[in-house]
Formats: sequence, structure tokens, C-alpha cells
Amino acid sequence: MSIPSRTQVAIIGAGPSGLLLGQLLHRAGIDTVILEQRTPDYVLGRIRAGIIEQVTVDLLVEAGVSERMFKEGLPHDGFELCFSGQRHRVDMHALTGGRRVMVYGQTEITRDLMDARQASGAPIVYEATEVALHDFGSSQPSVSYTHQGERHTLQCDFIAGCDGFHGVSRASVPASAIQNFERVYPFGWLGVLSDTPPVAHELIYSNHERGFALCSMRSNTRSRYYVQCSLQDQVSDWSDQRFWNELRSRLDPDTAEQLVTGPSIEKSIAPLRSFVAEPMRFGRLFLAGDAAHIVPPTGAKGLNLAASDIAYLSRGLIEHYQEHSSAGIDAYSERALARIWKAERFSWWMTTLLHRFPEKDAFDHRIQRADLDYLVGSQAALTSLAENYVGLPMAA
Ligand code: RFL
Ligand code: PHB
Repeated sequence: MSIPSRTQVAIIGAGPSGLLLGQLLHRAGIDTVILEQRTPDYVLGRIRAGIIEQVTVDLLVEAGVSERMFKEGLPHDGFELCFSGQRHRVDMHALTGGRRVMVYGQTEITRDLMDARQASGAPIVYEATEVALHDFGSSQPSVSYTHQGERHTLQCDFIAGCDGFHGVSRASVPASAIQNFERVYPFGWLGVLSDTPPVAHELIYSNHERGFALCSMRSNTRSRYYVQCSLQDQVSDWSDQRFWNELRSRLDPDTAEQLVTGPSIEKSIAPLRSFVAEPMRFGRLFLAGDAAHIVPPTGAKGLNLAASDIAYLSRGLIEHYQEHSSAGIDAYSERALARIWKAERFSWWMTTLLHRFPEKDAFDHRIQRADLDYLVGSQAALTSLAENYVGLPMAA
């Protein structure tokens, strides 16, 4: 594939944000080049999100990449909260007037988007290293990068920084132009993927004195489980046997008995963090997805927020090119941040409610238990939980 030296929108990063933006713009006749520092296999090997909101499902339909999701994805009407040895079902469907979420892994969404990109013939450069952003404060921005030992420059109208939390885009903004808000949690999640049937049909979020645990899935034959772990832990500290024993100890007796164990096919530790950068636009550079914000995974919001950023941004850019109006791109940062902060709040709250914090005392534990007792006994509180979990509406 020959890579042009000029495009309309240069997209940095081929995670879900970058690929989805590329696909939506391609369908609107807007040229993009995607620059990704890793290989396709590396990108697909990162096991991350599992739960997608209706808003994200709708966007994947709009992008023309929903066929396999509807065939293989598992719609979920509820999930369970487990504490004090008992499970309590949250009937999302009934509490939200018929809304639900979909279990369909980020790996699959990424694969579908990669296939669509390839079918469209639109350019994507994997293993693009030393990516640098230039002149995004002017009307003639550009991006330079190294590919197969050669340095290239890509002229563009706009740059979309979709390169995740550790990417180069946010780091290219002068410190005086950006404000960061951050909370780092004193624990991580150890995740295991295994080809074993999920322990239950729905997800189970468990609060236990030994720490949080989550039972999730990717299909009827593939499970995804997590346990809260110490930030000092290494993956090598956790044999499969130790993981299964720890998970079992954090579940109610019935679930613990049902758990089918097997060899792990992926095992990784992720730190937990809340982070927001404001604003999300700097002249002709836009940040989207994890490049601009991080949520702890407890609320299952990260990928969904990336999708809503891309919905706002793609609409703004399409308006710019088709209607010569800058209203959408001018409103992008404010619109996106309004939804982001609500998801930040929800993810922080779910994390606080369900984890063991090392510095907390007996009083805090009683308050946490009271919070959980109140939640499962109150229709009002459950409704609030359910409406956040299925995803808050996007601005028109
Ligand atoms: P990504 O996926 O990090 O992709 C960024 C891409 O940019 C590339 N890159 C660069 N390319 C060129 N030059 C550079 N200098 C570059 N630097 C980086 C990277 O290689 C990469 O390919 O960000 P994106 O696209 O914004 O997508 C965000 C999501 O990946 C993330 O929010 C979710 O995975 C979060 N998340 C969840 N979200 C949900 O909505 N539902 C869930 O159930 C859920 N579960 C999770 C999660 C994240 C987790 N971890 C490990 C953090 C569970 C976990 C455990
Ligand atoms: C997952 O299946 O990976 C998953 C599900 C729900 C969460 C976080 C991760 O809240």
C-alpha cells in the first residue's frame, strides 16, 4: 500500500477509537491515514473491555461493522452484586424501561474494524514509530513518523490523537494549555481468560473482605475473571491454582461450587486509575478515548466513552467537510467532557463501593456495607445504578 503524504484527518493510534473514527469518516467520504506504533497482532492480543452499551452498539451499526456482533454477542438484561455471602440481581432491563448491554469483547470489535479498514482500502501504517505532531496550533498541521527505517511527513487538516493513555498526542500539548485531574487507586486487577464455561449467565461483581472479584465472560465457552490484587504483585506470583482459589474464596458458596476452572490463556495485571485531561481540543488537534481520559474498569465504561467521543468528533468533522460549519468541532470538547465526567463519577463510585481499600478502617467497612444494603433494598438506588450501567444518553 502506498501511503499518501497528505490526508484530511491524520489519526494516531489503531485501537478502537482510531479505527472507529477512520471507519465513520471513510463512510462519509473523508480521507484518513491511521498511524499505529504496534503490529496488528499486538493490538489484538490486548485483552480489555467486554461490555458495550447500546450507544456503542448503535455506533457500530452506523459504522457498518455490526454483523458479527449481532451473531456472536450476548445481550445481557441484568447483572449480580455479591456481598456478605449473598447474590442480588440488578434487573437492568426492568429498571431502565427495556435497555440492556452487550457482551462482545474489545478484541472482536477491533478485529471487525481492522477487517473493515482493510476492505475499504484506506491507508493504515502499522509499526509507525517516533510519531511526532507539528503545528497543530496553525492551519497546516502535520505528523512525522518513521516506517521501515525511513522518516515520513504527513500533511493534514486535522490530527486525531487516539493513541491511548501513554500516547504521544496528549504529551505534545504544552503543559500550560492542559489541566489534568487524576486519582490513582491503591490496588490493581489481575485478569484471567480461560476456555471454561462462565460460572453464571450474567456478570457477578463481588465485594469481599479479601478484596473485589468479577466474573465475566466473552462467550458461552470462554470466561473472563478478575480479582483485586496488590500493586506490588507480579503476574508470576499468581499460578493458575492460586488465582482460582482466590477467586473461589471471594464468591458466595453456591457460585464457588459452580466454578469450572481450567488453564489460563491470558493473565495480566492492570492498575486502576481515574484521569481526565481538559480540554480535548487544541487548535487542530483533538484527543479522544484513553488519550484524554481513563476510568477504573469497575463500571465497564472505558471503551464506551471512547465510542461516544468518536461519535461527537466524527459528526463534528463530517459537518465541517460537508456543511462547512465548525459548530460540531467547536462543541466537541465540552460535549464529550459532560458525558465523560458522569462516567468518571459512576466508575469511581462503583470502585469505591466494591473494593477493599487498604487504608480504610472498621467504620469505613460498615459504611460500605450499609451502602450495599441500601442499594439492593432501594428501587430508587437500583434505578440509578442501572441507568448508569446501561449508559447515559448522548447529547443530540
Ligand atoms: P487504546 O485501546 O489504548 O489504543 C491506543 C492505540 O494507540 C497506539 N499508540 C500509538 N500509536 C502511534 N504512536 C504512538 N506514540 C502511540 N502510542 C500509543 C497503541 O498501540 C494503541 O493501539 O485506546 P482507545 O482506542 O482510546 O480505546 C480505549 C479502550 O481500549 C479502553 O478504554 C477500554 O479497554 C477500557 N476497558 C473497558 N471499557 C469498557 O467500555 N467496558 C469494559 O468492560 C472494559 N473493561 C477495560 C476493561 C480496560 C482494562 N484494562 C486492561 C485497562 C477491562 C480492563 C482490564
Ligand atoms: C470484562 O469482561 O473484561 C469486564 C466486564 C465488566 C467490567 C470490566 C471488565 O466492569
